[in-house]
Amino acid sequence: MSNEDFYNEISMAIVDLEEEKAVEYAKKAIKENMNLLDVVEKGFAAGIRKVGELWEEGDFFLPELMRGAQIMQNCLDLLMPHLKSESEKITQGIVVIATIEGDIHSIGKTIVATMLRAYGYEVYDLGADVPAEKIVDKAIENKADIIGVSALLTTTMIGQKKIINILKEKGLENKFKVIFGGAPVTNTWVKECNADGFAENAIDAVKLVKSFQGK
Ligand code: B12
Repeated sequence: MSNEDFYNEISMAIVDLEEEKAVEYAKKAIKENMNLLDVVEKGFAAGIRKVGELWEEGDFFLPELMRGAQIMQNCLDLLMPHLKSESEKITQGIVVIATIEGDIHSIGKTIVATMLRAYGYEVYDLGADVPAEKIVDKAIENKADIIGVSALLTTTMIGQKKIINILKEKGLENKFKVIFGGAPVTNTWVKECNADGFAENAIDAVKLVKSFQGK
């Protein structure tokens, strides 16, 4: 089976809500030393996004969306420690990351946090549904270089802007690089907020964070 076929099989297992199969594929990917980030992005993430589309089209109901997310999370729990073990030893920088208040979507943010760790960053993952004030406080407390904020709902994106506003109020706008992520985030939004960038996936998130080095 080609890698592409394997990613398709994974994606279908998520869409069909077949947990046993999905877990089996995750274990196979680990055992066969596959590129786990590709497995996550092209297999599991593709599957859960398809589940989201089916839900939006009315073919799936909320319990099915939640079941799909749960299966995805269980597989990520298996895969993530293996991504982490590839970590470089030297700290490249400090990142505080969270999903903004009112938003419980955590899967993408967790993948980004894990990838950054795998590339040698010290990452404080504050979880989901985190108030903007707390994110800023934790960034100050941990002497972060970068603040990463995820928002998956159009209604919670405004919380990303709040981070920038709080930093301005505190005179700290030049102290951190602030980056955004999440499906509804666009370049226009990043510019409007005066943030430092955004990334559409975990690989681009690492590239973006690396691009700040020495700046
Ligand atoms: C899984 C899921 C859920 C799960 C979340 C489980 C969890 N623990 O995360 C559950 C079932 C709980 C859920 C709930 C809801 N959901 Co939901 N959900 C999704 C779904 C299908 C997939 C999200 C996901 O995990 N994608 C896979 C990951 C890997 O991708 P990602 O999140 O985009 O992350 C990548 C990038 O965006 C980027 N990135 C992400 N964060 C960051 C951060 C930084 C700093 C950087 C640089 C990059 C970055 O890198 C990541 C890795 O590649 C999306 C559909 C979609 N297409 O996004 C809907 C979706 C986001 N949900 C939606 C909705 C409406 C809801 C609910 C309101 C439903 C309801 N009626 O209750 C609730 C929200 C409750 C709340 N207050 O938050 C809508 C949002 C619509 C909108 N425009 O606002 C969507 C778009 C579905 C749809 N098509 O309508 N959801």
